[in-house]
This record gives sequence, structure tokens and C-alpha cells, in this order.
Amino acid sequence: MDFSVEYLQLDQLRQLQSERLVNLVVYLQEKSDFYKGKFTESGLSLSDIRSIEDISRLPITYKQDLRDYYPFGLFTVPKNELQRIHCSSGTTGKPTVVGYTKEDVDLLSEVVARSLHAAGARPGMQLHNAYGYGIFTGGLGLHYGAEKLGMSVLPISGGMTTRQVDLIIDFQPEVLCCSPSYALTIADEFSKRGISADEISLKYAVLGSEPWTELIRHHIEKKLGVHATNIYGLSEIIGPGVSMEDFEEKGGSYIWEDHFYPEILDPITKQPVPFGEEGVLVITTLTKKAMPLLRYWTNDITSLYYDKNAKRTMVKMKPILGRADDMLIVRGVNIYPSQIEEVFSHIKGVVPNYYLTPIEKEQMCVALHIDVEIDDELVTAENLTINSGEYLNFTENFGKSIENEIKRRVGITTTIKIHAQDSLPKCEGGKINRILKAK
Ligand code: DLL
Repeated sequence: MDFSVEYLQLDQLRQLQSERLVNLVVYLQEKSDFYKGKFTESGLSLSDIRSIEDISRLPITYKQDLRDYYPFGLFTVPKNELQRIHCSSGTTGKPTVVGYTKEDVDLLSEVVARSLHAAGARPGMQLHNAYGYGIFTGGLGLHYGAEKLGMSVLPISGGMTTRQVDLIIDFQPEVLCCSPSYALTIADEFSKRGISADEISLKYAVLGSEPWTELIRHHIEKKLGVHATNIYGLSEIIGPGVSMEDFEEKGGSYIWEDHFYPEILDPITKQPVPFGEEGVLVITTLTKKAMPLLRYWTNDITSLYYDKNAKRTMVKMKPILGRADDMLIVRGVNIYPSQIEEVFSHIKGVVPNYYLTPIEKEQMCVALHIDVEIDDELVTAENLTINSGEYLNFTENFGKSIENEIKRRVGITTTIKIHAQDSLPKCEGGKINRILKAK
């Protein structure tokens, strides 16, 4: 595979993006009733778009537009030119549907292959693909990308953790991919069997589809003996492989901006924020054929930056803080679950298995109840045994110290309940939902 585009000089990259944007607008004017209508509505003429700098003149596209034109209204090719159909993984309302031509499937394979390569995977390695296969883009997306890179794939999909671990032991794959919360479940199963990191064949874990923090990375890397890197994407744009962390750099992910042009907009004013500031990630698909999208409002909160130690020229994004939908407002303070997880990383002994339950009074969230596990070793270290009065005393004090730390760092009131390790439900495959409804 040729990776040279990832190293283009910035002016060459802008040139490429500009050409692609101009072509895209012409294509949409011709093929998309939806966008043709939007252009007319806003008085935009094709000659207004001459370079990538003009992107902010284009209309924003929202998930609601996809719902309004369900199922195929935003497609720009006839049905007989499609090669694949996927849907978003949303659990409420109608799914959002995305179509792929053969070229689009090739694009998905290319960006995932590039992502796997950045994650450390190389041709000839074996991928244990525990992403769900089906209408979710994770399983097939990683599968096609791995094959494109020249890897072999075990298409195991999610679930049945004991079998996953049996097959990792027997087949000795170098690369694992799944959601970070499921990687934790797999790692726990290895620990339960007394198998240490240096006895596991895995070297790289390519994890995404949900927000995660350094706390989870630390646990997975320690228990599985891998480089764990972050893969981001969404069905509407392509699936996995919109952005990817490099295994030697970490900390943020390159956006494959030769295909997916990013902007960060203010969630309220919908205007671009100054470079480097946080806001909603909005993406334009520069090269897609069956369902190109202009300035798609991902609803994911992040910021862009250039890393001075970066190997590639492309812009990086910080880990997603959360979806704007998942934001909780606790007595007026906006908070994402990942911020709580981040606080845990400062407290020794917390295991990243936790659930948040908003406590409401008069339809207002006034506090968060948090169930969280602590490391068995901490209990042993303190010479405490579960169920003894001493343990209860210890957990109460430990809980109080977490409550204080959260108050100090994010400014909200919480009530913490400490649980023994492995006692809360684990991720059984796929995305985890850490926010529970109050009973
Ligand atoms: O989750 C595509 C994917 C598959 C990405 C496998 C990575 C790996 P959807 O089901 O459409 O697509 O969900 C997209 O998931 O808007 C984010 O809110 C969230 N998400 C995806 N990757 C990450 C990540 C796939 N690395 C939605 N970090 C997105 C945080 C993520 N959130």
C-alpha cells in the first residue's frame, strides 16, 4: 500500500482538498435533490466555492436530515449502483442509513488499512476482529481494512468472551480490535485465568466506537501487553477510520483529511471556533460517491491541533469528550462521563468499570450516583477482607475521597458506592452505556 498522501506538504494537501471540494459541489448540484434545494435556499452558486477555504459557505447537514429522507433520500446514485448498505448504531428512532458504491467500499478499506498501519499492524499479521458484524460498520469495516493491508482476519464478532480468549490463546493473533470496554472484559478473562501480559500473543489493540480515556488505556496495555490506540469514525461519514492514533505517538488521532475535512463549530452559534478550541466536530466527505455529506454535524465534542512531534502532516483531534447528547447537566455544570473517568485516573485503585445514575429533583439533575469497582489488590494491600466491618469502613472512606476529588476537579456533587472487583456488569461486546436511569 502507498501511504505517501499522509505525508503531503500542507499546501499540497490544501490543494487536493480544494479540488475535491469543488468537484463535490458540482457532483451534488447534479445528483442530489436534497443539496440542490439547500444551495438554492441559501442563494449559493457553484462559483462561490473555489477552494477549501470557502467551506463555511456551505450548508450544515444534520442527523435529522438523514431521518427526514429515510431510507435512501440522500443517496446520489441509483440503488443498482450500490454495493453495501449500513446503518448507524443508534438505539432510538429510525436508524440512519448509509449506502456505499464499490468505490466507497474501497475507500472504507483504504482508510481502515491506513488506520491499522498507524496502529502498528503490518501485512502478514493476524487480526482478532471482535467488532460486531452486521449493520454496524465496525466488524466489516475492520475486516475489509485488514484484508486490504494484507493481514489475515478471524471474523469472530463480539460476545462469548471465554471462546474469544480460547481462540486468542490457540491462534496467537498479534492484533485485537473491539470497543475499549470489551477489551477490558477480554483482559479480565485473561487475568482470571492467571495468564500474564507477557504470555499473550497480542501486540496491538485498535479500539474505538465509544469514548475512553487514559485510565482504560493504562489497564488494557498493562493486562494485555499491547499498544492500545484509538480509532474513531461514524457510519454517516464512512464507518471506522475517520481518524486514528499512531501507536508511537498516542494522545490524539490523525484525521484522514484527504477524504474527511474537519471543522470545529460552536454548538450554539454553529460558527467555527478559533483553531484549537473545543466544539462540535463537523465533517465533509470529500470523495464519497453514494452518499456524500457536506459539513455533517457529528455531535461529537473535540478539538483540533497540530502535534509538533507528529510524523505525518495531517491535523490531529483530541479524544472525543463525549456526544453532545450524552452531556449531563448537574446543577448547571455540564459534564460528560469521560470526565468522571478522567478523575478516576488520578485515584489509585479504581478499576474502570463504573456506571452513572443521575439523581433528579423536580426534573433537574442535582447530583450523580456512581457505582464503581476497586482493585482487589488495594483491598489486599490494606489487609482488608470483603464483608468485614473494616472493609465497609474502608470503602466508605475511599468513596468519600472519590466524591471529594470529583467535586474538586469537575465541581459536581456525587454519591459513590464502591463495589468489589468484577462485581458490576461488564461489557459483553459492542458499545457500553455507562449512564443508567434512576429506578
Ligand atoms: O462506531 C464506527 C466505528 C466502528 C468507529 C469501529 C470505530 C471503531 P456508529 O455506530 O455510527 O459508528 O457510531 C458513531 O460513535 O459519532 C461517536 O459518538 C462514537 N465513537 C466512535 N468512535 C469513537 C471513538 C461507529 N474512538 C459514534 N471515541 C460517533 C469516542 C467514538 N467516540
